[in-house]
Amino acid sequence: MTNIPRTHPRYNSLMLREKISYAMKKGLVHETGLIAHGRGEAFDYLLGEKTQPFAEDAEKVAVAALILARNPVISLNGNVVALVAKECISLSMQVPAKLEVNLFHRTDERVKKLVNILESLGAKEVYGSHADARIPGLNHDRGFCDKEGIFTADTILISLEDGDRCQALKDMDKEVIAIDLNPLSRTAKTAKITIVDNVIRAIPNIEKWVKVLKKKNKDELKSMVNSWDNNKMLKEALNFISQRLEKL
Ligand code: PTJ
Repeated sequence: MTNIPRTHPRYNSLMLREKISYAMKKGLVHETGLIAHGRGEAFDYLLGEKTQPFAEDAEKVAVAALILARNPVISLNGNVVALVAKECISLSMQVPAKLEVNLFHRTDERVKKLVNILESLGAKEVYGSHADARIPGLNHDRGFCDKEGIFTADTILISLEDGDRCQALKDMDKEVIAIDLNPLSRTAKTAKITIVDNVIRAIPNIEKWVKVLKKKNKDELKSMVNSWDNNKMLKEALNFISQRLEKL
């Protein structure tokens, strides 16, 4: 890894780049994951690299949906494992939710590597390597999933997606929660609850809210989910970005 001094004004951002780049060299992240990360960085810059109130609200509602779910699954790809593997494992234990590796650039070797790293970090069971089911309507490899995992899940948390799986999961009557820094993306527009925040902040924040909202009764949680207006939140995110640009 490159030696980046802590005093560098972009230390945190550069360290994330190092993590992603290291994970790519280890075969965990696909090379195009670096491009996806760069796009995320650009949006995060516009968002002030902070969890904004509209993201915090979405994180809370996402937690309500995860707690109410009968069979929630956290879907993980290469970038997510590189950035927040431990945090996802911890979240999966708190909810509790299953973990599944699901890749766009799928190879058995990369799935195995990602499953192994998650298990070495303490995950009890990671789905995705058997891929004994297919998401209808998806003719690329992200359609491969596990019958015990994503295929039969009722609520799925997805991050860093490229769009069409979100719609396909919705067509299967699943509730989709998406973490995506780009409020204009197809995924952001299609998900039931979109968290416009960086996974590195969103996942720990979601876990924080699990601890709080587990104490609430189910009716309260249901009314949070039912009254959520995702389009309104996406407009708030876009307004925030445009107002910020005007002020700069
Ligand atoms: O590991 P694989 O094979 O499944 O491949 C995964 C990638 C990421 C390569 C694939 O899903 C992809 O190409 O994604 P896209 O189409 O680039 O979409 C990624 C979305 O995530 C974009 O809208 C980015 O703005 C957003 N994004 C990038 N980094 C982050 C992020 N959102 C939240 N947190 C981030 N750190």
